[in-house]
Amino acid sequence: MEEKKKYSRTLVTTALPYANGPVHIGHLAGVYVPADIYVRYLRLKGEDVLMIGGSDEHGVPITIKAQKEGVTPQDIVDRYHKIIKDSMAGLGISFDVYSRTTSEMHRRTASDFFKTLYDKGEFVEKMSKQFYDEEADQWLADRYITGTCPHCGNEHAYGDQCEACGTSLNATDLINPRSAITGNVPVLKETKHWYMPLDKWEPRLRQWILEEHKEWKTNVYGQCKSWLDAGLQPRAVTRDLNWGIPVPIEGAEGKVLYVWFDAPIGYISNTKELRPDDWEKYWKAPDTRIIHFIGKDNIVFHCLIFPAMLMAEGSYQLPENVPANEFLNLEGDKISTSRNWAVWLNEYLEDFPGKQDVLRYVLTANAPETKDNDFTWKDFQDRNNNELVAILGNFVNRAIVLTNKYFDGVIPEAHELTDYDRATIEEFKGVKDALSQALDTFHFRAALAEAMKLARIGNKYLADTEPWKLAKTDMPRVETIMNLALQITANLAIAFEPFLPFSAEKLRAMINMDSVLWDKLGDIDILKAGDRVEKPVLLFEKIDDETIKVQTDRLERIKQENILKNFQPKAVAPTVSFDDFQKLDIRVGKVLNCEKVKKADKLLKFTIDDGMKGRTIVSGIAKFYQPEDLIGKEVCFIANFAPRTLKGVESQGMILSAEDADGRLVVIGPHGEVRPGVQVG
Ligand code: B3M
Ligand code: ZN
Repeated sequence: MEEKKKYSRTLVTTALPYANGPVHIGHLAGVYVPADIYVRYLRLKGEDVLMIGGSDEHGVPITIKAQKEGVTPQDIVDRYHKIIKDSMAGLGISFDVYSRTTSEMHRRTASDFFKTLYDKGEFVEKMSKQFYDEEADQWLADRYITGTCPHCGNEHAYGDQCEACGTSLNATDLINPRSAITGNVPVLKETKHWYMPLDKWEPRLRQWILEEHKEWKTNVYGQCKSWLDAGLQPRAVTRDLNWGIPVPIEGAEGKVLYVWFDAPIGYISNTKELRPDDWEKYWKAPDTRIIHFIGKDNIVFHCLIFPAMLMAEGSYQLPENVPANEFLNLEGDKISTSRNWAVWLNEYLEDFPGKQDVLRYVLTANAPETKDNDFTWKDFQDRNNNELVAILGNFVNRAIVLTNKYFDGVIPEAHELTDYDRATIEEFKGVKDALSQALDTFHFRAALAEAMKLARIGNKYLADTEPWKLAKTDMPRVETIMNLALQITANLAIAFEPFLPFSAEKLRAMINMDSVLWDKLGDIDILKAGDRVEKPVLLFEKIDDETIKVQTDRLERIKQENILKNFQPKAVAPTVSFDDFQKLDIRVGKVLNCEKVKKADKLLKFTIDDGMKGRTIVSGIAKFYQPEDLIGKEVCFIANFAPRTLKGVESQGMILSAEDADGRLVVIGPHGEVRPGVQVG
């Protein structure tokens, strides 16, 4: 193995979430929870580490949201920046700075960065054709153009993507393009932009990633390799948009920096804001290590484009690692802000007060580290009840309760150790190395499993030694057992601090432990005999079915709402004349009787009062109605429909029905009483 590079400090950056909505469990599992675990771990080791975060407040997603609500983009970002910042703090994500890309510091930093590259001649200027809305007097970003998807015929595809078939598009691919602002047909106009010539940096990027960073996660390395193998193209780093950082050169009026040019520079601006005097050493000193925590959709920007920008600038370090995660789904479906298919952090914190660690635990245990994963409320409940409550909580509670019961809260002395005690100690000493190794290599699921192993060891130790049975006969032995159990408890307070900081704090308070150092992990003399523990406090409590049902019902409601929202009526059929219409004899009838047709599970047989001699109609709606519910109802039917025989019954007409949002057929009738036999027209 290659020798590890020495470093003196670590700069951890976390993807800047778009301030066009709150953050959800997908963001948390992919980026913020793992980054926070990592940073807390380094802090426990006494390392110099900064955790940088902030909101991404530019770009088209923000302007679209603003337009939808009829407010300004600034209103949108002010609202969501606050929600995001507060909720992340609520979950204990321990940013050293959480700022925003609309800050003055950022505007200046990004603007200067662009200017430096411009002055060095690092950009290529190019003219291209882009859609323009003449009435709105505005250039149209891809998202602002809708039209028909050339692949699936969806008439509501966007200029960058068709959401019906998932294909990514160029605005010029759309059939019948329309401006989303005015509905007009947009025109193609020439415009000038500045491009990063990524092709120029390709050889250096290849060398740096493919040769020098073979240790990167396979999903990250693989994505970079396929981009590099396909060949890098110049990328525009400016846009025609009125929301963003103005392009700081003459002749660029009305143009702004592309959001993906300014956003990663936000990491630099926010470091400057935090450490105005020595920010540079976190970015430029060779003994600094930069780690970007991101989701997989951001890989190309962090591994290729931003590094190319840094190379072009010349004075910055490149990231040492980019441990990108895959996606987390919710109950089997892709998380989506626009479809409201998400568990929002701010709502979670309201619905589950005091249960921050449960979410942190579940998202880590189920983190999408190597493949997409699924969050389900059932799994959330199971992991809470069967792991946090039954293993970790149970062990800690027993240790504290027994210490209070037998020793009045005073930590007893350990006497002679048995072979079994020594074997247990050996076992939990091994956890430290395994845990550190997993954390050092960004395997947070495995790390959490190791920490949990410590709790299992403790549980097993108490279950096997059964101190409650020895209390009457062998108190010295009970003292040794409880001393060891409490030492394991203290170890848990260290091991879980990165993962479950709220519970670790409660735990420390229970055992009066005021310092936590990673170095101490594995020791059996953390707590001193004679010191006191407090009364037990429950770390976790069971989550019942009712509580889970509230959440699953909410998702079910959203699913229904989405079905309604996404319904697109079929195109209207060719025009017919009044004469054509009159050929159909539609009438109102009253259901006199309704019953299932034997040996046909789809069919109902109706006896209809049609104002004449009555008639029988067979209809394929048995799946959707109980026959008796329809008796007495008025329905519409086609009276001159050619008779046909279905399962041996002659049907003399057709009952009209329509499909509801769940695909169930609903019978159509008059809203008010109409005499049977009257024509509809
Ligand atoms: N805001 C995209 C995203 O939220 C973007 C990340 C910027 S990181 C510099 O996925
Ligand atoms: Zn399509």
